[in-house]
Amino acid sequence: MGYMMIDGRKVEFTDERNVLSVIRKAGISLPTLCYHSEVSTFGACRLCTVEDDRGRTFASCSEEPRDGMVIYTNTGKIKKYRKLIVELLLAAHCRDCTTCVKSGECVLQELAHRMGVTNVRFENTREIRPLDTSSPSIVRDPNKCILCGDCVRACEEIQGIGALGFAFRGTEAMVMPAFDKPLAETDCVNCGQCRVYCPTGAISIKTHMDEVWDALADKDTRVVAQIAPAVRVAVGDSFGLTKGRSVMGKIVNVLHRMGFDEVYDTAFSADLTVMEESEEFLERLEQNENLPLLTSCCPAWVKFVHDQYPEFVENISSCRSPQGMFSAVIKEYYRSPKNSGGKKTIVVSVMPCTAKKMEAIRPNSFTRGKQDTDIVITTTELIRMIRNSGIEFETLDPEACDMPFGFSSGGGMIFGVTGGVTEAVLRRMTEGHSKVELDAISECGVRGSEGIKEVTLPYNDTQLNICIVSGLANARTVMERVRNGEASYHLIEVMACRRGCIMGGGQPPRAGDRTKAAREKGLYNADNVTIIKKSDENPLIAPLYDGLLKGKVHQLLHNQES
Ligand code: HC1
Ligand code: SF4
Repeated sequence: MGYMMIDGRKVEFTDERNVLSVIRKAGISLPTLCYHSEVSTFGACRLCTVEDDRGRTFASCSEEPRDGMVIYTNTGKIKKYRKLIVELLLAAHCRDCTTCVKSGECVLQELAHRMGVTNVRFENTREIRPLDTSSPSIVRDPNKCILCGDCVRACEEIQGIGALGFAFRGTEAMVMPAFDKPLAETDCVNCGQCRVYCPTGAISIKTHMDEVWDALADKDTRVVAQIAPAVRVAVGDSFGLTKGRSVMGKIVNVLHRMGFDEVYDTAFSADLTVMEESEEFLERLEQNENLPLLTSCCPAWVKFVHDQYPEFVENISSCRSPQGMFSAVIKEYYRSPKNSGGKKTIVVSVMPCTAKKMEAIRPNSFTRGKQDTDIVITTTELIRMIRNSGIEFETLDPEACDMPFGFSSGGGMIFGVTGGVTEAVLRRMTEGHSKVELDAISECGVRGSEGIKEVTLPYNDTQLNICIVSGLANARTVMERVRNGEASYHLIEVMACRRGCIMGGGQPPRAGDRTKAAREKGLYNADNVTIIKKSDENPLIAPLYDGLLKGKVHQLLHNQES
C-alpha cells in the first residue's frame, strides 16, 4: 500500500497495476485508446500521458505506482499534447463519420469531441484499402484502423488464435491477417472479440438488419424470432434502464410491434439441448467412449476444435446448439399448412454472438439439406432496429412469448453465462428438485467468472471430473493438458467468450466490470424467479417429444454427418 498525490489530492493505492488505474480509482476518467485491463499493456496511443512535479511527462498505463508520486492529469501542456494526438489520428483515418456503422459509439469520435478537435490541419495521405467482407460475421475496414493493436491482443491473448497481426513499419504499418489473406481463410473463429475491443469502425459486425426489415414487410412471410438467453440482460442500459436487468418481456413486445408473427425464447430449446446432451453424456459414460464430451453450443469453440484439435472432433457432442435445434423445430412446426396459414416461414435468431451467423450457414446444421436459421442478428443490431423503429422501448409493458414453445426452465436461461450448460445438465442428472438439491449444484464450483473451473462430484459409483472454460486461450491451455495426458475429464464445457455469451462478440461493447457482473446477475435472477428450474420438468418438452419430434429427434436435434 502507498499514497500518491493526484491533482493535489492524496490517493491511496494497493495492488493497482499502473498509475492509470490509480488515477481512474480517484474518479478521473483519463482517455485511452489502447489500454484494456484484460490484455497486456501496449502503451502506443499516449493519450493517458500525465505530468509529474518535475515536469516529466509519461504514459500512465506503463508506469508502476510508487509511494510519494506527485501527478497532474490535466496541465496545459498535456491537454495540448492529447489534442494533437487525436488530430494526428484523425488525419490518418477515414472521416465518413455520419455514415459509419460505429457512429455514436466510436471512441475516437468521442475523444475528438471531448478534446475539442474541430479542425484537422493535416491531409490523409494513406492509400485507400478495400474492405474485407469475406467473413460471415465481421467486416474489416483498414481505412478506419488507428493501429492501437487492441484487436491483435484480444485475438492473441484472450482467444489464443492470432488471426490478426501488424504488418510493415512506420507510416506503412497496418493491422491485417498474415499475408493479407481474407479473414475467412484464416483460423478466425468468428467470435467477434476483436470487434468488441476495436475502438473505431475498423472491425464491425456484418449486419443483416435489412434482410429482417424486408421479411417483415412481406405479407406472404411468417417471421418468427428466437431470442438467446444473454440478449435480455444487455439491451436495457442502451435505453436508460438498469444495467443487466432482464428486459425479455419488453423485447417480446417490441418485436411483436415491429411485425414479428411469433416470438420465442432460445432458453426453451436450451432445455431440449439439456435433454439430448445429458442422454448423450450418460451413454458415453456407460460405454466409456469419446470422453471427455465436449459441448457443442458455441460455434466459435466448435470451429476451434476442428481447426486446432482435429483428433478431438469425435468428442464434440452431436447435439445442435439451442439456436440450431429451435430453428429446426420451428421450421418443422410451420411446415404443416394448418400452422403456416399458407405463408412461408423465416426464422430470425437474435443472438449475443457473431459466430452464430457462421453456425447458421454451416451445412451440417441444415435439415434435409435446407438452412433452418434464415437470418441471425446480434444484440447490437436488435438495439439499432429498435431505435430505427422509433418505438419507445423504455416505456413498453412486458409481454410473454408465444405458444406452442413459450415456456423455458431456469436451466435453459443460465446457458448464457459460463458454467450454465453444466449446471443445467447436472440439474437434469439429479433426481430431486428441492432448494437444497439445487443449491448444492449451484455451489459445487460451476458458478463464477474464472476462465477455467474444475468440478469433481460423485455420480452413481463414479467421480465425475468436469472442466468449465471460457475464453479460447483458456480452452487451449485445457486442451493441451488433455492432449498430453496431464488432465482427464468426463465433460468439458467451453464458451469462446470470457464469462460466456453475456460477453459475446455481438453484445454492446465497452462493458466494464460492473456491467459484466450485472449481466451475470441478471441471468441468475431470471433463473431465481422461474418456478421450474429443471429442463426435464419444462411442461412443454414431453409433449414435444411425443408429438412433433417423434421419429425425428436425430434429424432435427443433432448435427448431420459432414
Ligand atoms: Fe448462447 Fe446458446 S447460450 S450459445 O451462449 O447454447 O449466442 O445467450 O443462444 O444456441 O440457449 C449465444 C447465449 C445462445 C445457443 C442458448
Ligand atoms: Fe480473432 Fe475472434 Fe476476431 Fe476472428 S473474430 S480475428 S478469432 S478475435
